[in-house]
Amino acid sequence: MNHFLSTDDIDSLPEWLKKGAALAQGIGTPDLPGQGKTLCLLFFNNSLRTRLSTQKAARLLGLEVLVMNFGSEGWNLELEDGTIMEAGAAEHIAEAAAVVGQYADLIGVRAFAGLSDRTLDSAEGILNGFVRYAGVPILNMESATGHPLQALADALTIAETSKKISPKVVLSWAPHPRALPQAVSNSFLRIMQRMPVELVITHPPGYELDPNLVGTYKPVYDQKKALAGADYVYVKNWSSVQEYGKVLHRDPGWMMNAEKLGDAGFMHCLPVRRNVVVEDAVLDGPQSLVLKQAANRTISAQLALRHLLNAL
Ligand code: SN0
Repeated sequence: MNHFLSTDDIDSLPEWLKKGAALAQGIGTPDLPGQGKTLCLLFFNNSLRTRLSTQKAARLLGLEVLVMNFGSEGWNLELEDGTIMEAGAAEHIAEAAAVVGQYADLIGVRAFAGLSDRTLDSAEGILNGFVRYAGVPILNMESATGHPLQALADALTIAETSKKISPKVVLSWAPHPRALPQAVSNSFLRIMQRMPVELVITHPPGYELDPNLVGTYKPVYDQKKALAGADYVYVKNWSSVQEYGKVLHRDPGWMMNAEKLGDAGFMHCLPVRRNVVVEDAVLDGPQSLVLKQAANRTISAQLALRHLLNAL
């Protein structure tokens, strides 16, 4: 059974990018591999792009879509085996996932990191619970550790716009008033390591990402140095991994602005805090790629759903 849990479920990235470009241009015979099938999208957290682009993609493939805000409208789920369920949770994920699997042929799950317990987040209890108990293919719509649909849209955006064979891509940390997950940055790093790009990571000390995902890349702590000659600058806040989930500081000097961006394309997954993460002039300027990234979410969702339907 095919799942789409991380970018590792993309067997050949060049192939997927080629198919994505064809989908974006409307090339190929339209088919409806989802006809007669149902996709159920379960949101344990807020969403705009993921929710709408995945529904749009599903409909383009002929799927029926059910959507539920599980986080606010579902029962609290127990994730541990063997618990005496006398406390908060009304339902075990074993039943919940198996039940949804009766109603849907495919299930999408969004369940962010709680950011208080690293081991718990790494275990991906909700996403893996659905994989274990639902009995149908599962689509990761941002989990505790990854956001592969976003990363695939980001890769599509770079492949579509790059004038160079090997562009320089910089992942640059930005300040933020809240503690945010590392999921987007994790998946971006993971997929960029499979692209023909020169990848540079810059953040203040203390914001080192998971070494298993960073690989051999050494962070450049001097943001200006890291940005020199960049073709793409991907700006994102994440909370500390070492001091798990903590905001260590919010130095406004790390905000992206037009001067630092130079001639590079500006990328961000959205939603973005204006004039905290990036100044207005960049978002409103011609170098911003954020809308193209968002448009490519419909393409990445179609690719992932086709993969689940064995129709890629
Ligand atoms: C999420 C994140 O993982 O960073 C979703 C990104 C696609 N972002 C937020 O939760 C932003 C919330 C805020 O208050 O700005």
